[in-house]
Amino acid sequence: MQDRDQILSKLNAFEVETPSWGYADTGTRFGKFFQDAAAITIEDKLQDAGTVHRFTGCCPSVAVHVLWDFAEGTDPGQVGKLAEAQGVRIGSINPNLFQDQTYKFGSVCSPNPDARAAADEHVRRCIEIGKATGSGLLSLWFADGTNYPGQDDLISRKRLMQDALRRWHSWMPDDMTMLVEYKPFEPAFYHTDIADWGMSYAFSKFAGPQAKVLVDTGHHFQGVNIEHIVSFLLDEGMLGGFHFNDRKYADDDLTTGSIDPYAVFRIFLAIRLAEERHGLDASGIAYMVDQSHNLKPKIEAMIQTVTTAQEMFLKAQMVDLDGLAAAQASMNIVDAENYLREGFEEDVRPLLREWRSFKGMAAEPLLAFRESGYEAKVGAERKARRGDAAPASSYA
Ligand code: PSV
Ligand code: MN
Repeated sequence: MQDRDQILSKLNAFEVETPSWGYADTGTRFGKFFQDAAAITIEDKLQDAGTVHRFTGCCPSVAVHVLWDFAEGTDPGQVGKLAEAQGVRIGSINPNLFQDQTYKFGSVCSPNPDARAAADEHVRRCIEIGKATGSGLLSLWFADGTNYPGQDDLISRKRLMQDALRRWHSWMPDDMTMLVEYKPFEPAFYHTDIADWGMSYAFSKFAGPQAKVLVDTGHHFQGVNIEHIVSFLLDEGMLGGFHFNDRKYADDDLTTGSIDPYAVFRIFLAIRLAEERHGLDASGIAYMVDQSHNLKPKIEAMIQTVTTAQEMFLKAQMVDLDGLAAAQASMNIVDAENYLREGFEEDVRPLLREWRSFKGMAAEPLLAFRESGYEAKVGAERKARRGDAAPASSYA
């Protein structure tokens, strides 16, 4: 068993990146319900992300979506400084290769050369933003796909994708990692050009050594064993990071662990087993949140998410790996499973509270955030700033 100090030092190193888009007004295609305190500008988003970090102590970086956060003419170095002033830094750079009209039939896989050229230009800019802000991550997700059988040629599209990723990889500085995300459907409903982890893996291998797979937990069909994918990718040295969220049906972007916390625990256990039992390197995994809180207050939802991630991470540390190995070796399935259950059922909240107090933070971040009055304060200020203007939204 690990001792307390070992566990606490792991907790010290456990960091979760929050997304700028999680602080802005979002909704579904049926409508949006606006919140006074929703962030309007990149400054607001960084301020909110800094607030989450201040109350949780484990969110020092912010993912940015270039189209939504870096209006043409924005000085990225300046944005980096704004982040710093809020006690955070710019994390993954997310190009937007799906919203512009030119991407109607896809971006890099589009039969339209103008769309492919636009994607190239945008990604070039994203890499420059990454360099200027000191971000080491270029995080790629494509809406590319088709809606009907016969709409386009699948092999031609595959080749366009692999060539683009290799080309972009060659533009990156040596200390930048390319994360390649997959998703089985939506917005494309017949085929998606990077539909699953196997395709992400093959494309990443082809692109170059700095490309790795990004696992968004909501991007799987029901029943897919995510911890198996995680274990497989770790053993291949190809797991780049996570987009955490939860779902009941599809890519619902619900709060991590709200539907199935045991699944989150199993992912963290898979990572621990890879490291401790197999000596694999998991130190470079980027833990990121990718959620849109349409109904919950955004900062509260983010604090809840991060706290849950920490709890599941700690529960995974509570599993007796020696006992588990012995049960597995003797093919005692009942005991083996119970080792997992015991870890999961351990109440890790007292340890987490202690860690927070030791770090000079309030023991209960959600409570402390509520008591701070932050939401009412920024809500009033942002409401006044908005005036009669339509609320800003990431998803236009
Ligand atoms: C797509 O569903 C996705 O998961 C990608 O990561 C995007 O960058 C993010 O959501 C925001 O649209
Ligand atoms: Mn995602």
